[in-house]
Amino acid sequence: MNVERIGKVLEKTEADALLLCDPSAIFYLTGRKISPGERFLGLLLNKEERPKLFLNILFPFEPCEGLDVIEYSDTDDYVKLLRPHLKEDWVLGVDKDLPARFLLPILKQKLVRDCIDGSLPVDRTRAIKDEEELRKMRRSSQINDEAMGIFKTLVKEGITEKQVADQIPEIYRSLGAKSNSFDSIVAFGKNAADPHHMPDDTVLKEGDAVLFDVGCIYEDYCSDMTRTFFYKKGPTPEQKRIYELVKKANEDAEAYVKAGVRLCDIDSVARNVIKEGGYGPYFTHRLGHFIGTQVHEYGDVSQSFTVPAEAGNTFSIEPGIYYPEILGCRIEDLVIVTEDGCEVLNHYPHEIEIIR
Ligand SMILES: [Mn+2]
Repeated sequence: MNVERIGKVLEKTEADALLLCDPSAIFYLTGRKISPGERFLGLLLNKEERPKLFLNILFPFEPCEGLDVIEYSDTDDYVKLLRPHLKEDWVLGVDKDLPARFLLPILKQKLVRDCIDGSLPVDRTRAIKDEEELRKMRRSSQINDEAMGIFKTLVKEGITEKQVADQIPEIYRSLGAKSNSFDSIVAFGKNAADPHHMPDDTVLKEGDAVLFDVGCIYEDYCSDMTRTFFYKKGPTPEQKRIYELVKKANEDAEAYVKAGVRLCDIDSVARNVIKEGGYGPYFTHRLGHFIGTQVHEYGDVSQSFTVPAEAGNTFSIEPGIYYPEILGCRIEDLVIVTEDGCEVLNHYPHEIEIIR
């Protein structure tokens, strides 16, 4: 149980109580990992009483000091169990991921007066990493840098994307990580122009771009990095222009990041570089996403997040240009926001690199 984190979360809410169910939020607050499948799982927090965890007896649970566990079985009614811990005139902060099948009976049986978003206070607390979390984030990205140096050596005449991608988890494990943080993207040639391409039987050929978007998990914390290489032949003049624009977009955005600047403005810095270079319509996604124990956590570096970056925020900076038939290119690093700038967690070079 992390009493300090729970305190910070409760400070941020106007609700009388919070009902959380996202296993990653529960892990963040209690240190316990539970995968409840389709069963109800709820962590009930309020300022007056001890935290309560509603847990199906199917799931083993190591006792946690300061946390009351309310066990139930498949034949119990969770609404009945919840009722004595809620009040009819309360506003309940509900997890954004609470399935509607669990929320609807709570509303129908009027357990509380109203429901609001209960995830936001947790998400906002999680978005600011503490020193211990930052240490793990750094190490996770260090392993990812090292791994990228190995991944590029897998790229050989006649190999397929899938054959390369299949070797990635084992390489992460050999470097001390716990496998991938998401399904690796390995894209050859024109497949690189599809931002979420999934490795298939495409065979590598001379002159192809080779895009790796990869990450691992180290002590529960995720890394995420993208590099785009060229195989055997250097880029054509147009490919070079595209690559250099993406590189500049990445580096200008990273140079702009510091506590107090708005997330949307960081996005604009990168987007303007690409727009002014003439490829605006081909940068089709947000500049970045927050990251931690999940690869995508609450918070985007995009036009829709107008809040300022705060010290301890960790997110990706990943501009890309996806210009069909010519080149798909993305350069992605993770950064930690500091008071006067940012710490870039990835050190694998940005320069054009030809794999021979
Ligand atoms: Mn990413």
